[in-house]
Amino acid sequence: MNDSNSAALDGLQLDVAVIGAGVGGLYALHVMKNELGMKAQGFDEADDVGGTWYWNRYPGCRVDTESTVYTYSFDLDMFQNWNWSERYAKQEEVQGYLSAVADKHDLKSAINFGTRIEKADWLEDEGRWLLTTKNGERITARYVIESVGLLSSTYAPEFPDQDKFKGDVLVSSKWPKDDPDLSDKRVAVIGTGSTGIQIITELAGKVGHLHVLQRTPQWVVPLGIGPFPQKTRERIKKDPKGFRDWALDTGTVFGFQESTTSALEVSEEERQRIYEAAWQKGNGFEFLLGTFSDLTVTPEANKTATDFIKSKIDSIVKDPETAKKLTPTDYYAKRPLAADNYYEVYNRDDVSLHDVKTNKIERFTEKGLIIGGEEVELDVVIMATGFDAMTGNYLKIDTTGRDGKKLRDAWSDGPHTYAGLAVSGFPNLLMVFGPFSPFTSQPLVHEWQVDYFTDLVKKAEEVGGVIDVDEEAQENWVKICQEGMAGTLFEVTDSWINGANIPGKPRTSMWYMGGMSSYMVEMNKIRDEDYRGFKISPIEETRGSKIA
Ligand code: N01
Repeated sequence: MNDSNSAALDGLQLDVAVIGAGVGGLYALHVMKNELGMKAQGFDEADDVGGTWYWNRYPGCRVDTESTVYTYSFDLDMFQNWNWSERYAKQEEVQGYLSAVADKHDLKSAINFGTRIEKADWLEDEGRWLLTTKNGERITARYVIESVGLLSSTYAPEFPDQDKFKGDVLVSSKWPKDDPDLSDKRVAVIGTGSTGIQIITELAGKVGHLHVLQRTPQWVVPLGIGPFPQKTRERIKKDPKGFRDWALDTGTVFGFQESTTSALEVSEEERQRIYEAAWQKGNGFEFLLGTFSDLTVTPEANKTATDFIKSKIDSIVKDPETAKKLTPTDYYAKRPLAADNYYEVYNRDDVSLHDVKTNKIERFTEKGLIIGGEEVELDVVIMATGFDAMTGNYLKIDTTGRDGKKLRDAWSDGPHTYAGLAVSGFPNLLMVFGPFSPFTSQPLVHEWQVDYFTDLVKKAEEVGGVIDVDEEAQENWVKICQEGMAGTLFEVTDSWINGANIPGKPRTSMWYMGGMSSYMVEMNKIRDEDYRGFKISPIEETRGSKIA
């Protein structure tokens, strides 16, 4: 179904509406439609499946965590036989994979593409949600599943006089489908996060001149791009469930086992050997979490890693002033970055590094940008400035729950959820990887969470009831998460992980930091205690409080 069916959309009555056709949304739709046999329909603003992989098609875009775990496991045949070509799949390969899954399980026919849900109102008397699209169509659904993306709400600040610029401003996460030809162009990239460094390493040497506009340098290690590892392929083929269960049982589900050794308990020689081996192998998460256990919690341990990376920067970057500009002064405790030959880029004559913290981006002109009082002439400016992570897309939907409670008010001091799955006062609204989910890789965890709340939905269906969350249980969960974050270096290092990247956003913990294995243990305990903290009550009992 697509937007041309919009007439049929108005007045549609569903069992389940799934918002978002990315990794989590597709799986949720599959389960609700194909396994539970419910009348389920997906909605996505894009005109195809993919979620973040639909929108992020910028040059160099690929997963920077292993393709081995960037996959579903529910379709064991596909899990065993999908031949990822590379260790880190490119955007088009991930998009192709998601499209193939959707085709095989007949999901596309049940998705309204080009359809943005703007409003969600809980109708207490009817025990269902009223959804309103951007075009004003009204749909009702007994359950709403939001799989709206952790990193999907684009943050692209406007600079003064941007409209005067005669060149093009391109936003990485809204990249044009007709990939623009940038060869011979003078290109500026604003932002040096995961996105920026992928664009920079891809474009260096392929454009006329590349200007990197760096506000805060970041610690970057090699990614280790290469073919999909044959050994892992064989392991998955032989025992797909065993591989999936092993991956889920690690702390962060990135396809490697986290280290349990402190960086401070080994000799200097051993430490250097471990760091060097990790550098040669590549992978940001593995460097941060697979080398030693305490880099993200102990400043002294963290310094051993940053000293190592600094020595690499100094040995790779020929100009000492440039090397200095590229060296961070904060902890190695953001979402770790990895790209091959990143620092090497700055030895090129056709790449210029601008420190825009010292020399600010002042404004656009017709011909380019004024940076630190000087005009830099440009044809294209690429904004790789990140996302309003975790909460951004949930809050874009004007959501009103019980007693007229708005989600944006309930989250005015930061998000509140129970286990990343549901919010007190917003019945039958289920989230895939909502705030306070475990700090992990996503696809396998999405599946796990969807399976978990599917059991809740089945239970609610049995009693003809609605699912809500006990507020005290929710606040306990939030407290556990806040305590887990406290004392980590993630908490004190500015990044999207704690909301610090968005001006005015409450800076707060938004993660369960105990790892996936503990999360599963805790969630299974909750289930075994009759879904402690979730409230499933028959609709008649819940009536009485109406929307104002
Ligand atoms: O965003 P970011 P991202 N003037 O927030 C700069 C996932 N991801 O899109 O550090 C100048 O990390 C900002 O500077 P500063 C992944 O989880 C995954 O790169 O705030 N600069 C920073 O350099 C990742 O962590 C993949 O000082 C400005 C950059 O923009 C997450 O998405 C690929 C600025 C933003 O970095 C986010 O990464 C890509 C301004 N006004 C992303 N405002 C894959 O797995 C912001 N910046 C493939």
